[in-house]
Amino acid sequence: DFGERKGQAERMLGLMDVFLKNDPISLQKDILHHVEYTVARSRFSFDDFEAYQALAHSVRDRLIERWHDTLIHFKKEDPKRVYFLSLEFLMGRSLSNIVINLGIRDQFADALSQLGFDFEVLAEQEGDACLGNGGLARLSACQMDSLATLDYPAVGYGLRYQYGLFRQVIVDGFQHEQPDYWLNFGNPWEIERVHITYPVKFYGTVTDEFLNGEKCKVWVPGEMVEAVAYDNPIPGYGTRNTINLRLWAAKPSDQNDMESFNTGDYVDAVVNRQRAESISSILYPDDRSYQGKELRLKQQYFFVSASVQDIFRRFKDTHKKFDEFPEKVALQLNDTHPSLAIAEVMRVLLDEEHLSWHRAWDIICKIFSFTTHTVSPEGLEKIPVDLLGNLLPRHLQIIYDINFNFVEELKKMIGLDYDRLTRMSIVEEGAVKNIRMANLSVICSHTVNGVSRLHSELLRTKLFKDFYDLWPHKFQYKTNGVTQRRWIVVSNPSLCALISKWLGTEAWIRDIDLLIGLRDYATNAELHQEWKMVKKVNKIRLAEYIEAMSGLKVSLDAMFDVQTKRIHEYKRQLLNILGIIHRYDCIKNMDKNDRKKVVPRVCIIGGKAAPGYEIAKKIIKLCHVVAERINNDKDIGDLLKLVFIPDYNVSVAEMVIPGADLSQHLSTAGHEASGTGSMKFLMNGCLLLATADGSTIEMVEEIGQDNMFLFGAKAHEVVALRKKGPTLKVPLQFSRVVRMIRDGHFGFEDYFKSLCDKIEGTSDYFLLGADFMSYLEAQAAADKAFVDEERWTKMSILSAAGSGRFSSDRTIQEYAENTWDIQPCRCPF
Ligand code: CRA
Repeated sequence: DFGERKGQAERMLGLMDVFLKNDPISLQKDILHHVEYTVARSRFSFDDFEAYQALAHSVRDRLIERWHDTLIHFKKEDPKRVYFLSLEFLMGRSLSNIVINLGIRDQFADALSQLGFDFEVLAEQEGDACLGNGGLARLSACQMDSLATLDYPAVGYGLRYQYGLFRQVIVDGFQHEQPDYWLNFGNPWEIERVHITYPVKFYGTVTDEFLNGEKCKVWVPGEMVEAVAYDNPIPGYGTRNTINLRLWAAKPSDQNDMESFNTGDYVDAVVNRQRAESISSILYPDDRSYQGKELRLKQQYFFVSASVQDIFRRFKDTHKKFDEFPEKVALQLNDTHPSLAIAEVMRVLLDEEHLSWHRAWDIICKIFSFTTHTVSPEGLEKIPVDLLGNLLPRHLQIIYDINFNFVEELKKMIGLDYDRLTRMSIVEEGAVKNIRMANLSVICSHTVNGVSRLHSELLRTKLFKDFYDLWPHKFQYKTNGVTQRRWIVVSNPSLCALISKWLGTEAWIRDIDLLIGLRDYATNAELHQEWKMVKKVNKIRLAEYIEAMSGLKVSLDAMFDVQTKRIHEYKRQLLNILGIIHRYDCIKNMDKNDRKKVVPRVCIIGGKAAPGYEIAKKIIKLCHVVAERINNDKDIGDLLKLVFIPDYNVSVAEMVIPGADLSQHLSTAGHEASGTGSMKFLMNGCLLLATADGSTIEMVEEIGQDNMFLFGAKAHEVVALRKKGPTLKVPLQFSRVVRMIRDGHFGFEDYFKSLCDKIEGTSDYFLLGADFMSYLEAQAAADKAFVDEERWTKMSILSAAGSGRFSSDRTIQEYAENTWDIQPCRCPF
């Protein structure tokens, strides 16, 4: 009886505060309440971690209010939603980000100080949520922040891994991996939804059956697990909108246990069913290759199947006709990892909703969009047909049918060009038959996005040329971006205050284009003073961290020169190290007078190597032995220091980036699809030393060539340089530093032999030798600029001022308008 329920609802409302209050006394009461009743400690005795927990729960309460309002508002308005499917989200810490977006940071800081606690100290108690590898995963996190801030009706879907990305520990200069069992200390930011669960099926067989006189396929699965939803509210900034990131965890299913439990093997049966949890237990630690692994495929399907069921449930709550589906649903594939969603939606429409192939296919073609993040053909995912057919027999059939129809159509369009047909087919023939997930994604999506202009160009002319020739209209690009909320407001509060002061407004936090206003003051002496002060504060913070971590004292007058990112041959950390050895060698051979002219440097390198990536691990070891030599050389002193920062992750980045004077982005041109670290450095007024690759090309356009140190071969020159092979001349300086490693100048010469072999002669695939001279010149130019303080500061201001284009707000707006066709849906305050 609605009348009765309405009466009750009203009574309940009267019992609750409609909105929690944010005055200092209410906040203190709330925190203490959570100390006593949530954390279950006495309010007379609790430590920093317990205070953090209580604080987090008080923040969470306020977050949930807005999240509920937003969900109700979306339900009422029923707008077209975008569903962002990604196997990785690298959220890092949440507390500071959330209170800043909710606009209640200062109130909480005040309340805490009255309780005798420091907000910053408590914020450091939080561990990082590392549910991703690198760029792609942090990009997803930044994009969620922008989706919420710009009021878009979006839902993120992913996996709730129990083990995040491994922790990197360094033992004797070698990388060791330790498991990151991150949920050990609880996670206040998630809401477990015990009633939002879906069965996910695997294995089994497909049979033909008749339903109402029509032949249809019935999949009889062999295994079933349960997907449980964990919701992570993501608040926007300057809006009430708070969207949902729904992560799935695998649990044993209750549905098919009856039989095994009757056999009498009770304990074995329980242990066996518990194995279901392993599906969501671990994040694969390689950002490129996990091909042919059944568990990985299970993860992909598990999260896709649960998400698709959730999306259908939501749609069917308010709609009857599937023809309306494309008006309400946009599905975004973050790389090919979730591309099984295509076959899954097709399967549901055909086998469960009983639509005709024609109608189902029509829907598919209108709802999917695909973004690829790779440049190399080897980076494209393939799934062995045997593996897929065994795990998901019905999906394999559907993919075959999609491919059959596609190839038939293709023949009509291009004739019997067998080479081209073979290249474009979803099925790769060969010793091992594979499904090409990228081809599936391109064929079934209405839009294919690259992540920078150069990347898109490479997609159109190389990777997906055949498809581009066929469907040029499908190909777009959205240059990546990062959120200024996390990468300036949270991580660099002094710079944030300075920018707001000079622009006379905080509006740039939502409207990044305003940053350009800083250009007007690029030569203002007063701003220069304040700008340098901010950099100094951040350098002190970083120097203290370095000392605490390694015992090394570094000079604040030195240039802090940083390269932090995953370790990869193409990212050329090795080029950086060779440059450092060269610098060391030069200083050693200088007389006293020349030494006075040397610009002191603190070189900082950080990043994880995939556990199975031998060469990358050798690069880490090389960095350590070189550091050992240089840092202990009394003759060198403060002129040069080299530091490896272990376990680089989001919260370490938040501290390192603001403290950098110079940052290096050295990928061989044509290999970095976009790069997003560079954007964070740029926003923080850090100068870039970079190749013309990925998004740096667009940065040059924004801030001008004079404000950056560019070097190296351009993407179009790389192929020709490689062809030169043995005739390619490398500078003497290059051969000399490689020889120093080979001759055991830093020890471990046998261990480093294979590393040296990889960069000399014809095997120098990433062109370290070819780019070396140009690299040294760019480094010299950076030194020269650094001693001219006024020039350097101006360049730094112009870098930040010109970084607006690289906000994820711009990226998301472009996606919304040109790819997803969705409108903002703003929750009233
Ligand atoms: N490793 C690219 O290599 C790009 C990010 C985000 C990457 C980067 O150049 O900035 O994606 N690719 O678009 C990737 O993960 C699976 O491919 C990356 O992070």
